[in-house]
Amino acid sequence: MKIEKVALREVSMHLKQPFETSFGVTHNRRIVLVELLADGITGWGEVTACEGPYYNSETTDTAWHVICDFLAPAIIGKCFDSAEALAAFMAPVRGHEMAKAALECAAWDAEARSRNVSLRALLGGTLDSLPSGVSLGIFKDTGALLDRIALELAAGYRRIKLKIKPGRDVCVVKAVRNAYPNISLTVDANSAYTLQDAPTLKQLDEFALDYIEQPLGWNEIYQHIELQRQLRTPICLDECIHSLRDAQAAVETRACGVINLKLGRVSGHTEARKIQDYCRQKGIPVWCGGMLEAGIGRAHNIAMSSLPGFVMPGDVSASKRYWDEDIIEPEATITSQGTISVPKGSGIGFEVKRGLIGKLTVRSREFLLD
Ligand code: OSB
Ligand code: MG
Repeated sequence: MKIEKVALREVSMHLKQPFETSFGVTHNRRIVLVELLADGITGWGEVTACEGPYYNSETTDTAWHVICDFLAPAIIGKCFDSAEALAAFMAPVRGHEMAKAALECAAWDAEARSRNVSLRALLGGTLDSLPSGVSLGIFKDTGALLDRIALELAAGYRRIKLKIKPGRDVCVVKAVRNAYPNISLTVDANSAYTLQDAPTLKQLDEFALDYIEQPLGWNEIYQHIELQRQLRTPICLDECIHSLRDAQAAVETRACGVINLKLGRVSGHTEARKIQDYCRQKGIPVWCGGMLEAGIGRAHNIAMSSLPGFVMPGDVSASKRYWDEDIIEPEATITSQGTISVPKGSGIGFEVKRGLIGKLTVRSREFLLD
């Protein structure tokens, strides 16, 4: 594929409800969309970085900078055999996984469309219906959280994940577990604890959680080994895993028993595919995490989650939980069984609403062949 155009647009999208984690509250998302033209065919990608560097080190603005000043100028006019070859070409840029992933994912979409196959088929996905879970932010009022859980369960969602932080952990989990003794329940700390908090985290063993997600440092595999020794509940790593090598290091040292796989965090489908394959061989369950994506990022998550290593419900939920109007058509929906169907159409299998994107765009930049 010859890269003929890279168009970037930053869209501003208001979340229906604010989302609070241990690292902050998000009301509004600033999302960079990548439109890549290769051999006359368009592919779409989405940068999944947060607005501030509190989840990982990337932000909306660092991704804009790295794509505009390094990646887009380097790939424009070049020919690649495949999206995988494009991923290899971008590897010399250190870190900035989410910036690279947006281009890499757009190239996978374009490659699938050029072969007139679904992205699922191109990736080698086997599942056509994905069990879906929800990630619920920190609520000030536990009663309101319980009401919200009732709504999500009534909508069919198969797993409830609670964001926790010191002071909003054991008491909240206890209340939810008492109200719902049998649901699949997990927690996500987004790195809010240290090893000194092990006694608090051990108390969570009592509540039959499927896993405790990323309790310790965002880039800290080593201390999770010690914590996992002390816990019965499996640790699930999110922030720590940037590559297959990280996944191997974490699994082989027993720092975790579960992995949350996010496309942006591992620089795209090429690496994500390797990680899920490795985990499947090792018997480590994988699920697809979310980053409050708009429709394009969500569509890529759906395609990725069709791979056979994805054996636990993901954080990939319906568009309408986040947005009044999503940027894809049809929007992502769930069935009453709490599943999302993987589309069969070519590429990501959703249409992109250019008119709506135009209205939401706050800045744009284009790279063209000379
Ligand atoms: O840790 O999984 C996380 C959102 C932003 C940053 C990090 C995380 C999250 C979520 C939300 O948990 C998942 C979603 O619904 O998209
Ligand atoms: Mg997480």
